Amino acid sequence: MSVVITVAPTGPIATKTDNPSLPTQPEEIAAAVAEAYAAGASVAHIHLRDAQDRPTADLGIARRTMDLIAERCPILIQLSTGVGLEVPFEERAALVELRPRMATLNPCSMSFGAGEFRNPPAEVRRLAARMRELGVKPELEIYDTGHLDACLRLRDEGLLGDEPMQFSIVLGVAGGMAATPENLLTMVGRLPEGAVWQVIAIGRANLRLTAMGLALGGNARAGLEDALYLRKGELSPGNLPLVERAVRLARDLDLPVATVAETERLLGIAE
Ligand code: KMH
Ligand code: ZN
Repeated sequence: MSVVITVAPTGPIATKTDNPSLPTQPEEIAAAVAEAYAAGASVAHIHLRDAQDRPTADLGIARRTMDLIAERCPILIQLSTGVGLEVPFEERAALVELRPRMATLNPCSMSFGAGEFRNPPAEVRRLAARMRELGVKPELEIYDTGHLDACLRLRDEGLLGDEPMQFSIVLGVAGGMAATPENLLTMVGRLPEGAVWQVIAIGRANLRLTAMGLALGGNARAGLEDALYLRKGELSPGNLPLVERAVRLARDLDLPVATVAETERLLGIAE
C-alpha cells in the first residue's frame, strides 16, 4: 500500500520571527508546495495569511493561492478550515465554497495553547453537510479520544460523504492529547475499519511519532506547520528538508510514496 505524504507549509501560529523560512504570502506558499510536490508530496494542507502575516480566511487570498499552486503542480489542495483561533467559524467555513479537493473538519471545541478553538456542534454539522454537498472530502482532525467519537456520530448521521473516513491524529497541542506513543496506539486501535489516517505530531516529538505512524500503516504529514526545527537546535531552512525526510522515512520502510492519482484512489476522490 502506498503512503500519502502531505505537506503542511504554514500553520496558524508560528511567524517568520520563529522561523524566517516560513512561507506566508501566496507566492511563497505556492513555491514551497511545488518543491514539496517534486519531492513526493501529493496533498498540500493550506493555511493563509493576510498582508500582515495574520491568519485569514479571505476568499481572494485563498483563491489566488489555490490558482498559483495549480499553475505550478497538480498536487491535491486541502484547505484548512481551522484557519486560526481568532477567525470566526462562519468565515472559516466559507472556504469550502472554493471547492478545494479536501478541507479539514475540526469536530470539537477545545483549549488550544493559550487560546480557545471554537467548533460548536451545530456549526460543525452544518459545515460537514455543506462539504458533503460540494464533494469536498473532509480530513477529520482529532485531538482527543472524544473527538473520534464525535466524528463517528457525524458519520452515523450521514454527514461525512463517501468512505473511507480520513483522520489526522493530532498529538502535542496543549489542550489535546500529549504526543506519546501510547496515545497514538490508543487512537489507532479505536479507528473504524478501513479508515485512512496520518499522525500530526506537533513540535519535538514530530519525527519519532511520524516514523511510528508510518510503521503502523498510516500516512505522513511534514512541514513547518508542525515542526519548525529539523532537530534540536536546528531550524529547518524551509519545508523541503522536512518533506524530503518524510519521503526518505517511507522509502526506507519499503513503503512506496503515493502519486496524486494513487492518493485520489486511496481517498475515494478519483474524478
Ligand atoms: N495545526 C494543527 C494542530 C486544521 O488546520 O484544521 C491542526 C490542523 C488543523 O492542521
Ligand atoms: Zn492546519
